[in-house]
Amino acid sequence: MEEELARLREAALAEIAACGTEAELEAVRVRYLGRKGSLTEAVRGLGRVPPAERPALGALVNQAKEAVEAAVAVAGERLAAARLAESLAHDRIDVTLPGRRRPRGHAHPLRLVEDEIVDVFVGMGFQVAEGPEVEDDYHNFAALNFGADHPARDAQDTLFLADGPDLLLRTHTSPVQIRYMRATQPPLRVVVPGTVYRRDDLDPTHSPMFQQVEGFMVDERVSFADLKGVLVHFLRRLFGAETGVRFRPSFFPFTEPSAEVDIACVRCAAAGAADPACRVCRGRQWLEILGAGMIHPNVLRAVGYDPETVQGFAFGLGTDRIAILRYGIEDLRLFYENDLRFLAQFPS
Ligand code: 2NM
Repeated sequence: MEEELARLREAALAEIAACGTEAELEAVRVRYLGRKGSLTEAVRGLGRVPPAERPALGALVNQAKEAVEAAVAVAGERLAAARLAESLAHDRIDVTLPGRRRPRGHAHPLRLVEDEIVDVFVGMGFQVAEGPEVEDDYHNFAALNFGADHPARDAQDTLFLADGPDLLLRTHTSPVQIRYMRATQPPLRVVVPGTVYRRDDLDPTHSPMFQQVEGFMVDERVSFADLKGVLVHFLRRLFGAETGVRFRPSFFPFTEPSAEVDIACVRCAAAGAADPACRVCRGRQWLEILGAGMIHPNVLRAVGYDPETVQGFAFGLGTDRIAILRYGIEDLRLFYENDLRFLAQFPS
């Protein structure tokens, strides 16, 4: 029995020393010290030993068990340390390396200018509304007092869709205002930014798709003085408090009276004199910026309002044109080509 114990002990220590992984070590431990392990069986075997020999033999069995347990503990620490060293060597990350830069998007310059315009009107209490780009004749023309033979209704000027007999791409954002007025009672102050379409060839100053901001106000006792006050304030917020503003009589089907509104050429005003070669106004001193007028009684009636009780003014401007002035761009097509080298130059 003593010899057998000594043999077991030496075998266990040798196997433990040979273990290369914690899993192997665990298997050895179970083989010797588990519930059916060889040393555990030896403890049980003490019951068959004559009582006189038990104390001495029991002490030997316990010594063997303790020696193997201690060896397992030491080997466990050695293998865990080795596993840690291995993982540190292989999974090492260099926290001083620079991170990967992700490309950052930009707001489109037309959106930046549209936001600037809309923000000034929001500051005066206007709501913002949007609507469909595919429209019908009623909302785009008829309700806006366009006569049956008005040239804008011609396929020369308007893009009609082949999908239906009465479908077109809106030529201005005014149809949104018709929808808004039909659904809501005055008092109303609303701006409508959006994309509009006209049958034009693309060149540096024309595009079949462009951007507009239109707006209107309807209430009791709204007059042309309200129109002037709102628009002069708007233009001076956008172009500077000293900006010269000029109203000229004009004509639109949906407003009466109507006006075109100019601002003094930013460059010539700064120079103090008209420059016939001015890049911005070409010596004309004034830049046409928007159209406006008192909403035609026929338009008010079309949306169910009584022109004897409420009046309104409306205005419209081209966002692209303002962006061209703002950023000194000479070709409108740059806004629609989506060349990131161009677009990335406009800080948000
Ligand atoms: C312009 C010029 C003048 C206008 C009119 C309306 C409506 F729907 F209220 F009648 N919306 N926009 C308007 C008036 C637009 O753009 C140059």
